[in-house]
Amino acid sequence: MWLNDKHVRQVTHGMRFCIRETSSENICTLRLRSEIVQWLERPLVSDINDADVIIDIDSKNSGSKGEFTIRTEHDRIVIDGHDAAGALYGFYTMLRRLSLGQQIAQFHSQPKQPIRMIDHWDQIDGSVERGYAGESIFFGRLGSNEHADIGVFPPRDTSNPFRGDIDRIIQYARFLASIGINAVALNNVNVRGDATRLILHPFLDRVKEIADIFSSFGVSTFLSVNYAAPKLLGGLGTSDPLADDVRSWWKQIADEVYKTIPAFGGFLVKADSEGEPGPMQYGRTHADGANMLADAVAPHGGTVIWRAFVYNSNQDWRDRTIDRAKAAYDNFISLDGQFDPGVVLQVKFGPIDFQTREPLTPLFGAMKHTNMLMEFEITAEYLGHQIDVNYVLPQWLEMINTRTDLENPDSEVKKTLGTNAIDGSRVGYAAVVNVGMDDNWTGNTLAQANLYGYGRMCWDDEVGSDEICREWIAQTFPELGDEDRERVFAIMTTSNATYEDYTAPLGVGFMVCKSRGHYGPGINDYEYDRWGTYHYADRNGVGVDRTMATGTGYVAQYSDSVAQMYEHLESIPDNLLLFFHHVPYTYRLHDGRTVIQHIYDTHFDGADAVARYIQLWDELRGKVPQNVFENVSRRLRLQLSNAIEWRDQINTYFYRMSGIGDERGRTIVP
Ligand code: GCV
Repeated sequence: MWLNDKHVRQVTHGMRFCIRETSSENICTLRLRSEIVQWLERPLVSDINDADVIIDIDSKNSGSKGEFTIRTEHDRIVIDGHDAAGALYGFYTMLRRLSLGQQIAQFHSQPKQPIRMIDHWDQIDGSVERGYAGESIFFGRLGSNEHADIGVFPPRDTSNPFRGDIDRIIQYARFLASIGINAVALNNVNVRGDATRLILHPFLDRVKEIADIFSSFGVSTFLSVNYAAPKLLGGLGTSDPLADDVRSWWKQIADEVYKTIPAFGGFLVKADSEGEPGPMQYGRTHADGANMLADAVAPHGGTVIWRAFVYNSNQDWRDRTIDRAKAAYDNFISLDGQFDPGVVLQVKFGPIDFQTREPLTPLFGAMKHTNMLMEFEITAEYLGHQIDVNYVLPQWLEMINTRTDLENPDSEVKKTLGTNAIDGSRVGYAAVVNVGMDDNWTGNTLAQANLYGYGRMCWDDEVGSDEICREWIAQTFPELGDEDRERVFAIMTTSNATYEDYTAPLGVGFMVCKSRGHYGPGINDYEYDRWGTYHYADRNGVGVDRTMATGTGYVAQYSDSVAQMYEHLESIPDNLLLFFHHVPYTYRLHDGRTVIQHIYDTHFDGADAVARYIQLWDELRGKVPQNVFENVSRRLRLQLSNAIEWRDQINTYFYRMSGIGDERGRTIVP
């Protein structure tokens, strides 16, 4: 990925390092030493006068965890870490700057968010829910990916589901630390079968091996747990969070987990969601459920991350007042102020489910006394399965920079996470990751940039998506000249808008193919079904009326200024029009085009853009490694057929519905 071994060794060639510690050695400083000696293959010297790079590790009381300063002093680089993790971050930042040819003058850096988390949806049979890059890096048998392409796997050993590929985990932890990630959840939030046993020995001992590696890179490990574990594992008759035996069962579990892994982060929970068990089955609230677990981990300083992805997945579509978008707010707003300081509510950025275009979930800004994490999906479930190029940073940055009150510049989510928390050290971002056992980690090489960018955004929310993209390209393709880097840049920085163009028009969303796991068009696959995600297209118009005046009333969940903007056709941004309003096909957007013409134009434009990407990438033949060239080239060709399929299906569907032809006379029905 971006830490190209050969390149980082080249840029540090001839350098000697010296580590000065004022506090006692810990697992991170040991790691730093081995990173220098074993990974970079550079010597460590004891006399600072012999060193080109001096790393000071000085545990300070003031300042934030992980912060560091880099400066030059008499031709030497000095990295001053606030703590051992800060020294590590400073070290990787120095490598980045050297790789990018950037100057190392005086440079101070501190993370913008305290929790910068990665969630894995890895399952202990080695599969990854919504994974598009091969099997899990944690679970499954070592070497079992060898024949994955032809679907042949050796039999699994269910008594030991761990892959045990320690080298790969070390490499992965290095990637995470290099972008400032400090927390990781190892297993899927849908915790089923043997996965429920990860909190028990002997699986826990193997979790410890992984957690120790992550700890040495400054990353704490979390496990997803099944809320019904007291019944499933403990033989209790209930999992009611207020029952004494349930409470003491979880306490014992937490004690043993922390005895085994003292640096353990805590538990991640999906409860009462999409069929998973939870406290509501016992007539208890989410706060009752989360606080009980927080109580269990509190003596150890642990954290409980509780997901807000709770909605009725058995909706009666005939009832037009039910609106899935309203669910998170409806389920959680009354619990504001009731969660313990050790609980963090993890809320998806949009109210539906990681769609190409969604507004911000209204809980952000509305919860005033709750620790929150904003959740993203790096894995491209709805965004092209890492076949289609989709550099998604523009969307994420837009989300964290969204004002929850238009009149208040301090109401951007990246700020309100901290100001609305009851424990400011327990807020930040979490994202479902896109890696697997594929040689290039992410299926499509270009999809690596989303993991890289996510970490960069967590650390520094002032860096723009273009700058992040340039950084990633320069580190990943050091062999390319400026003109060729611009070609990659041109593809990537337009790819998110291109994907939106040929898929979801004007915020409508979810017209995805159910049988292909949300890849490709399925215009009516979720229409009038139990999942509650509709576009309501008919011969007169399209879109979901979520207004207060005539619709589901979802708009009322926002602050007044935002609600007014979304309520009225004059002020609604075009790209969210159909998320909030049902309009005729002849309705004119702010740019003067009709809705139907916008649909035709963007779908032709989107497919044309992908055809241009192929030409741009073809220019790189022989300039990037052959396997990388082939990897992207093959996927771009698949993307083109996908884009054409989307274009033709969407255009045909809306042509038939509306009966209105394309002003420009292009062929709609192929
Ligand atoms: C892990 C969506 C995905 C599911 C996922 C769920 C969630 O519904 O399709 O795969 O389950 O979100 O976030 O819990």
